[in-house]
Amino acid sequence: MKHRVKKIAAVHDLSGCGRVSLNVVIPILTEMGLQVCPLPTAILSSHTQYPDFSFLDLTEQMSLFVEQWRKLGLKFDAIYTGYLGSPKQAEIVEELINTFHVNDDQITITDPVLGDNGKLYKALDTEMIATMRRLIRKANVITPNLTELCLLLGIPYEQYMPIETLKNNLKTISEMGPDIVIVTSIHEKGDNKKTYVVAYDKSAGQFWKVSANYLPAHYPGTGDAFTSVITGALLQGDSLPMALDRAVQFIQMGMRATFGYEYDNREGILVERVLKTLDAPVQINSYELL
Ligand code: PXL
Repeated sequence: MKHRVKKIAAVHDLSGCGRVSLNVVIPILTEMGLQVCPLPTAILSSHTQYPDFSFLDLTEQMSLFVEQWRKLGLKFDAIYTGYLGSPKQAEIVEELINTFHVNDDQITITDPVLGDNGKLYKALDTEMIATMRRLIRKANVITPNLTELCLLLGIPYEQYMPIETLKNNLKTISEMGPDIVIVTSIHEKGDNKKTYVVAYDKSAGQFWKVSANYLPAHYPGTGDAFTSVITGALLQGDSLPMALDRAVQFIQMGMRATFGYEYDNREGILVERVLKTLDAPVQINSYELL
């Protein structure tokens, strides 16, 4: 049997300051024993939650990457997409998927990065919502946070979405294409000590829920770190609930490693302090069927 290293095409921006996008995607997937081939969407001086930043749009370069990769005959085990700098980039990503996602052993993971805490990110507009809506049709796995779920479905943001409503919304969005929908940043009314991730596996007809202790702090890039661990875990052969548990534990650990510092939260969680925990034997402790 031929042994080979699994390869991931990672379509994300590179932000010079703040642990978001490629700054967390590359170290996490590398630590998990996977090869990352970055397809940068934009280069920013920092992520967009800083008041001001430079922004180099790489839309034209992206098409050239796809063409050169095709000529090289590259084969990817996964295509993993995150922050896109312009709607045109989604078309190029579709081209990438059409060219390289050619069999059922491969997976496409789309993190529809659009916003957080009920708001659209500053550099994005409503055209981007429509773009992401189209892109998720091509994905096997999507990982919106609750804000992004509402934006994609075109429904008002509800901070405390009743569980039955949430389950219906997950089903509705899975009918648009993806086999697995994972929604992060869920809170239950009257319980400010916990935060949840809820996932729907369409073919199994199962809902999974994983809880974590809530810390009252916002760190940009946790969604990128979360989806990177999910991607790595699925490629390592973990079941969906195992992957969810690992990703939740990683973020929880990263936030706890950061929380005690006097620190500018905009720089994100101290990924470098907790990266090695990804090598440890998997400890499954909190997933449940809903
Ligand atoms: O983590 C999401 C993200 C990724 N990339 C850029 C961002 C953000 C969130 O603010 O601004 C450029």
